[in-house]
Parts: sequence; C-alpha cells; structure tokens
Amino acid sequence: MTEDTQPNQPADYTPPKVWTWDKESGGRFANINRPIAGPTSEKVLPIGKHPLQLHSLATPNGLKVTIMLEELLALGHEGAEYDAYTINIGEGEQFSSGFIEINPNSKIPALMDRSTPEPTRVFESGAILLYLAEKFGALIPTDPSKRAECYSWLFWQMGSAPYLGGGFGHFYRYAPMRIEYAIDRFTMEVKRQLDVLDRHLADNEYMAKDEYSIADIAIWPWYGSLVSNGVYEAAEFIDAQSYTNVQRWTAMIGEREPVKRGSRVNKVWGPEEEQLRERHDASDLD
Ligand SMILES: N[C@@H](CCC(=O)N[C@@H](CS)C(=O)NCC(=O)O)C(=O)O
Repeated sequence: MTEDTQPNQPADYTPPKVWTWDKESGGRFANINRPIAGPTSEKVLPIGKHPLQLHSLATPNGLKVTIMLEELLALGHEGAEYDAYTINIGEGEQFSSGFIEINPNSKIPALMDRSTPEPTRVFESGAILLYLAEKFGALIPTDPSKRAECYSWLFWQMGSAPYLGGGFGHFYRYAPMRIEYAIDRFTMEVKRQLDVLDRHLADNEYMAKDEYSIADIAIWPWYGSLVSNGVYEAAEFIDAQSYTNVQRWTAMIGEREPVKRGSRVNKVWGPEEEQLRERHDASDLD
C-alpha cells in the first residue's frame, strides 16, 4: 500500500440523478482522467526513418508491441525496423491532436505503418500484435487448432487485463483510499485469472500449446510482471509463489533476449542505465 492511502471510507455516497464532472476523482491519475474524448493540445507527431513508427510507453500494454518488434527483428524481418517515440501519459500527451489521429481512444500503444501505399494506423495492443503477426507471417501458429488457441488466449488477455490493471492495480495501489470491498472483488478475480493460467500452463509449455506466439507476448507483460512483483508490489499479497506453472513460464519468457530488449524501449523510469526514451536503431539497445 502507498503512504498516501487512507483507511476505508464509509459507504455514504448517494449518486445524483445526473453525474457531473465538478471535481477531481483523486488518486494517482486524477490529473489525466476526463469524461470526454478529443484533443487538448495541437501537436504533429515526429516521423523517423523506419517503416514502422511506434508511439508508446514501457507499461505492460506498451511492452507487448516493443517485445513483438524485437522478436520479429531477431527472426530476421528487416521490415520490422522501427522508430519508437515516448508518449508521456502522466503529462497528457495521449490527448495531443497528432496522437489522436493514430488512436482516437487516446491510449498507448499506437502504431503507424508507413510501408503501405497509404500510411496505416493501428491502435489497441491486441490489434497491433495481430497486424504485425499477419504482416510478417510470424509468431502466430499456422496449424488451425493452435492458431485458434492463440486467438483465444490473445482475446482472453484483452478482456481480462483491465480487471488486473484498472480493477485490482488501481484499488490496491493507486486509489486515494483503501476500499475493502473493491480490493476483495478484484483480488478474487485476479487470483481466479492466475489459476486459469496456472492450470493451462501445467499441461502446455506456452499459451498456444508448444508454440511461442503473440498470445505469450500479450499475457507476459501483465501476468508475468504481476507474479514477479514488477507491478503493484502485490506478489506477496496475492501469494504469487503458489502459481508455480505461471512462475515457470514467466521465467522462461523473461530469459528471451528480444523480451529483455523490448522491455527497455520507451522506459522513462527506474535506473538511468535501464531507460531508453526513444529507439531508432538496434544499436540503441546494445
Ligand atoms: N486496450 C488498450 C489499453 C491501453 C491502455 O490502457 N493504455 C494506458 C497505458 S498502459 C494508457 O495509455 N493510459 C492513458 C489514459 O488512460 O489516459 C490496449 O491494449 O492497447
């Protein structure tokens, strides 16, 4: 728990007939939360020299894409060369006009593919993973049954992680007060999700059976980070050690060189030597 958290507050709130935005909600992200979409500033995004232009940040959703790009490069797909620019979501850069042109939903990651006849925008991390996997014919199984398994776990992640991040992570780590009901509700769900993964990984090396794929790349930054105490400082609270198969898989994926490289891109916190605000060449990571 953070020092700025307070004891439980009594449930004395009666919602008005119509909700209005008349005060900050409090908590870690209060300054960027808004009930409306659209730009708050004018900015043209920079364009680098490579076919793929990524605008992102090294959060779990951002890591999915940088890990994917580093995996593709390691497989020899030169067309996956990319420029990565940082979008500082704490400063509201996701609401600039230029970013909104590539993601009207104002969330990182967002990708611009400039190798197509007209530049192609892709937003939503799951869509970006699928787009890249199909573009390069890589990291997605060709066997129909394994491919279906890969789709299933990819979409499982997209549906499940908001309970982990927006639910559990928010109320356990970031909310301005401790609400036992909210923490109980989301801890229950996240532990259930971990058990789903643990049972699957007891019989399967990777998410799509014996093939490393975009399903692993989508799930690892969230659930791997959670059980290795990389997000929310909650490993002890959720008894992460008990999910032994998730731990095995987390360690195995974490050992991959492209995963290590991708995890450093767009990182603007932590030890100085681990940070990399922008990435324009392979040598930036060497
Ligand atoms: N479903 C989206 C979620 C993306 C997302 O939530 N991104 C967060 C950072 S991890 C963000 O940009 N937050 C800024 C905001 O909500 O204003 C995806 O998978 O791409």
